[in-house]
Amino acid sequence: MIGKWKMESSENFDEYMKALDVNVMLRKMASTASPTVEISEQGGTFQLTTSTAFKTTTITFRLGEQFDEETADGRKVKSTMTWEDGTLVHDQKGDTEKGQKDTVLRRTFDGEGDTMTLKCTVDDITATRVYKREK
Ligand code: DKA
Repeated sequence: MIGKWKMESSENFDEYMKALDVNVMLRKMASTASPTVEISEQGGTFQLTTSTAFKTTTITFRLGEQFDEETADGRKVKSTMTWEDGTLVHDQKGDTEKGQKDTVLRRTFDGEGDTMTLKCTVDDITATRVYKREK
């Protein structure tokens, strides 16, 4: 999973953002964005940066250890990353006092190592975004 990834396709992401109450302006911006994701690791500490023309977010984490995250749409969540059979599972717990929902982002890496499939789930809605490794 270490390396640089570029999004090539996205399905149902607007429905996913609507379910999270993301406002229409941000949803329009996000729908035109084709993010680059860069993942690095040093001594068991990972960094995952998602860059678009309007917004760049970076999270730093160790597998299995909860950390605070501010998402691209401004939610402050408690996140935990785990590795499960070739999938990086990114569990985001929303602030229930603010009525925020929990979400899960699953990044699966194929055997050849050139495709990362991101599945973003909230309630019964799943968005699928396919990334290709940058050469
Ligand atoms: C992903 O990693 C999901 C997050 C994409 C954020 C898009 C940028 C939103 C700009 C407001 O593909």
